[in-house]
Amino acid sequence: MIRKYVFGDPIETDAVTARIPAETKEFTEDHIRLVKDTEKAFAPAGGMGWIPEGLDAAAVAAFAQREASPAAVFTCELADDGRIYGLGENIRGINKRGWIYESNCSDVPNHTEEKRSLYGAHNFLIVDGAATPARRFGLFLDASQKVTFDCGYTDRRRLTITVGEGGFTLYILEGDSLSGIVREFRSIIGRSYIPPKWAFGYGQSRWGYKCADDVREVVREHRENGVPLDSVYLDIDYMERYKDFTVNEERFPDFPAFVKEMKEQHIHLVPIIDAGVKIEDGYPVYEEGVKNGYFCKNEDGDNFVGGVWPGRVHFPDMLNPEARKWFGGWYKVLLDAGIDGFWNDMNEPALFYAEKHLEEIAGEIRKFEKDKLNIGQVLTLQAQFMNLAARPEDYRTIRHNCGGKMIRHDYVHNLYGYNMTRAAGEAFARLSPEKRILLFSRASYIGMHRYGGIWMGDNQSWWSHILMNLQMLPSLNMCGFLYTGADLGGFGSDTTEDMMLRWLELGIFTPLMRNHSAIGTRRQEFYQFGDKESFRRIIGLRYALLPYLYSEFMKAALGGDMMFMPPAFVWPEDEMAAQVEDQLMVGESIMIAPVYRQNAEGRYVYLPETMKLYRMRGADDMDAEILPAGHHYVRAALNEVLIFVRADHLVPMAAPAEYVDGVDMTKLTLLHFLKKEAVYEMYDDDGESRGETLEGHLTEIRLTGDGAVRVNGPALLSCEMMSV
Ligand code: MIG
Repeated sequence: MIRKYVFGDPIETDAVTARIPAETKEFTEDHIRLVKDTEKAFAPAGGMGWIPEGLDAAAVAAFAQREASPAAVFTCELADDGRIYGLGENIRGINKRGWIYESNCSDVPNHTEEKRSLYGAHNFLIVDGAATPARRFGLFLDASQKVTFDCGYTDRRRLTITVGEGGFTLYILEGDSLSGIVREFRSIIGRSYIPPKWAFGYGQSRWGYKCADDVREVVREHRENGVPLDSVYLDIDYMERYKDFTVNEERFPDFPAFVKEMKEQHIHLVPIIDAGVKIEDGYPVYEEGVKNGYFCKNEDGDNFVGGVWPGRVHFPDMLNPEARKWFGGWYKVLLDAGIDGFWNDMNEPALFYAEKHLEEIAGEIRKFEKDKLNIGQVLTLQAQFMNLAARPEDYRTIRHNCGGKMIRHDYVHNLYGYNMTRAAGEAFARLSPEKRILLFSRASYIGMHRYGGIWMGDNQSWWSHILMNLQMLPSLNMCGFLYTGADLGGFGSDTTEDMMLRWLELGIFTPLMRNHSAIGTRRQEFYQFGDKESFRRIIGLRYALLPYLYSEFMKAALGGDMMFMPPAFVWPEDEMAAQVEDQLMVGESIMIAPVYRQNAEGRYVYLPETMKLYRMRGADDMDAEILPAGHHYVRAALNEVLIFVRADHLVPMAAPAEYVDGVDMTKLTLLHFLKKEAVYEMYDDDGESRGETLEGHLTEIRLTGDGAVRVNGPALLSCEMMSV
């Protein structure tokens, strides 16, 4: 059951693809109350960003900078045991109660506990335990402006949602289970993005690889040590002066030949694309954008000038469909060179400074040329220079052309990165109609999940961030983001060998499995450490699990389900399961419980039911034991991955290979926990064609009580039971 309410005249986000008729009656719901609504605040977008007619110039200027005031406030009371799930990419736990979150896409290099917002704006949540007759409901706020979710922060007993100025659409979802509500939500927002199969392989990345030889060295080390690898990422240094869609010819002479050389070794190069376009005469992306009016404007109607890595940049107006088509078309330059994967960065959009503001404060300094500064003045100037980045006042000067109306940036801020990635995704559908292209983004909004995945941004090499990585997975899945993962090993700060191993032991389950780190930090390719054999075995385990992981990903994407589920979603009757925030179901058969504390030789695990634990040191080195429901302390040495198999479930595994294409997905060994009879429906396809469907791709593997395996379906599988 879904009810849709439209408030005012919202900007179309295209988050929802289903046609749902809006309620015509006034907003009244059992679950949540509208406590404030200013008619005016829903006013339709017009003029230069919602500026009313008939104001004089000074009033227009003031209005253009005026901070948007809230349009609406919703609230609901929470029961003592009430929990809140969702909100996609965010810090803190799986249960979001007890903090305040903001949907305001931000470039945050430090994911510390006081943060309210990361890179994405994912306004979907489920309240499980509202103090109203309807205890459980889902809510999606389709709003391009800022939204605040006070999840018991101001008042522990209350959820209060504040929507910024402008129109918006609210959806209320009802269902009889948590996963049922998620499925319902997913059914209205369209199918999640599906990458090529090779993108489930291991990727090595680092901000700092500068030239072809750096990349060759990475590949050589992996191949020589038998550590699987499918991709190497190119960060901003591959470009010529950080110009999108260029390649530095000194560092990468004959780029297409290099791409080919890598492909011959089964390595895909994945270049980064930044949002800002460098202002430079003779640079065609810049010149075309200017000529056609495809860049964002400022209040005066000139192209907005910001500062990011390339120096002075213009931002392509991703909200303008024509500009989007044009920007997307530029990816062709790299596709033509043989590239088949991209990551879109800095698309919140990140803004190091706005040129106008920089000029203003430079002017302030000049005022003091003849005087001596007093301490107050020094501190003021210092603060001004330290706070140049991402100022709301600067964002408010940016204008977008939305269907001929000039809209102030803050009303559509959360749609920018989404539409950059959409630009690429739509272009790939045109330019590569047969083959899937890898694509993921840093900033996002619900709706973008149809065009690409996301990575979790600039985390740190902190143990707490392994847990954060885990806790974000189900929340993201709820919002449709299935192809996702964190920078394994941590992006900022120095990692350690044990952290790298432990993080990989979680990372082998995440669809995006990439080791990435920042320039200036300790290098963290596996060969920087001592115990290369453990790295080889653990990364190899990912490849061995590919038949299961790919199958579970595809079933979740095509069926609108979650791949990672908190125990609370799977065992809703089990109050203890709802307390568990550091274990996840991965697909239908297994639960994972990674170790995320330094020097821990194991951890506590809660089993809602009897399970079989496989303690795995690699694809062919493991022991197994059956553990009854309840609490256990489970040993897990540094080189061991814990996999808990549910009763009467199977996990198809292959032999590890050095790259995804080398994995034989038809010769399987089954992890099993047999009580009566176990059935697994395994999805497989060619891993690159579009038009994916479940139909014709599911093969049933049945393990009967007497230990016989029967296979039925399109794939010619040969299956053997794991000997333990
Ligand atoms: O301001 O391109 O999140 O993955 O390595 C930093 C350099 C810009 C931020 C991305 C990170 C990437 C880095 N980028």
